[in-house]
Amino acid sequence: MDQQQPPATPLQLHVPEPTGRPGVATDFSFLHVSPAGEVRRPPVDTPHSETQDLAYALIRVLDEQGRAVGPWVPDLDAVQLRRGLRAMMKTRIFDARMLIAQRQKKLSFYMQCLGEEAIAVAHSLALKAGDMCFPTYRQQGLLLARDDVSMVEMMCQLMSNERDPLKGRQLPVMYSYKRAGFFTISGNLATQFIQSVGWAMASAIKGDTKIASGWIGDGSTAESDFHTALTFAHVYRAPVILNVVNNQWAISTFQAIAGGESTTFAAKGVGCGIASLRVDGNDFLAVYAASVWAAERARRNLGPTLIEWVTYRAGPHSTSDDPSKYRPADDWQRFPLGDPIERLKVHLIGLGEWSPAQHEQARKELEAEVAAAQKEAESHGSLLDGHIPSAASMFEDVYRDMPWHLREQRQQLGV
Ligand SMILES: Cc1ncc(C[n+]2csc(CCOP(=O)(O)OP(=O)(O)O)c2C)c(N)n1
Repeated sequence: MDQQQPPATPLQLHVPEPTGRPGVATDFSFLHVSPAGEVRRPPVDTPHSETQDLAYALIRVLDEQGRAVGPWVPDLDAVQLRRGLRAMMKTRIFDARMLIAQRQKKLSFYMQCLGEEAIAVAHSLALKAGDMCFPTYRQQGLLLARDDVSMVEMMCQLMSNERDPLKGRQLPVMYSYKRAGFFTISGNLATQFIQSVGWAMASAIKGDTKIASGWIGDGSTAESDFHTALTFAHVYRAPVILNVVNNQWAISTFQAIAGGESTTFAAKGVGCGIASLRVDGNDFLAVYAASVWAAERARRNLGPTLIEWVTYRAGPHSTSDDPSKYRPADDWQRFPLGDPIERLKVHLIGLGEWSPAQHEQARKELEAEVAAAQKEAESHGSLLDGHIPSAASMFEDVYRDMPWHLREQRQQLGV
């Protein structure tokens, strides 16, 4: 040892902390919000290495006045925009009612997507029949934006009743709609992300034209499956859109502790050789435009795209969570990207294609539609009245054919 060396500085472990806590306002300057219209839109065949700046910027279309500006303004007419607004409103109303139903013990558990409605709803418009989404539990908007998935059936799943298409085997919100391109949700975080890449690879192997869309939350990007998915997507140039929904929180942990401090989740895509965008997830127009860009890349065999959707989890993580214990109560009101429904509403009103009265009318209609669906779903039973799928069906579908030992167990149960 060199006696002349100064004494070593004690090392310090860095543990990221959110700036805001209950009673202390969040400093949102870490978000680096680009002004609307400022970020360039490269051609879809741009090499992944040339998307580096887009992984650190924030693609936005709607400005503070609700006007659509810049190179990412998408080709959407007023009819499509109104349909999108309605689908977002429907999703929010559905969530609000199911939250109450959970409090009334009609269902055991629920997860809202409050504040994140634009992402799933606008993204779904960029997909085609036959494409397959691999969602998390917070993309109910993908289903509620469609006309061909019955709200009643979704509610029956939530209530685990006699009409539950999953026969009471799954926790509420873990929907499965193969025919609607909505892959069976699993409780194990991040597993669907690699599965989406594998599905996309299969589509390419078969010479098909369908693409996959994989979903993950900011917290779950810390799972190894996230990194495996990126490697496989890059290596095999899989036709997949890799969606990272950065809603700032993973239950009570802030996105910085999942690896978002001083960098972005989009930047992780660039590092893996994947074209990457960071997008305002509360801007319906930006979500649609970026989704179309990524979908076209995938369809033209130009490879995967990673999109980080910057948003805010406005509600509790689930009905089992109380966010007032770990974050400021007014955080969503102060979040710089606002409320996606309000922003699209202001845009449509600015175009002369919507009005506060029409908005109120639509809200009333949707409230009635959701309430009627709930009434019908409850007619097939809820957790309160014991109208649940038969215990015998518990042994089915474990394997394609029921093996002897399951048959024996079923007989032991006397069903
Ligand atoms: C493998 C695994 N680990 C932990 C959990 C428990 N868990 C459920 S949701 C969640 C937080 C996920 O946060 P994020 O990925 O940011 O998604 P968000 O809930 O914010 O939409 C955790 C830790 C789990 N379901 N699976």
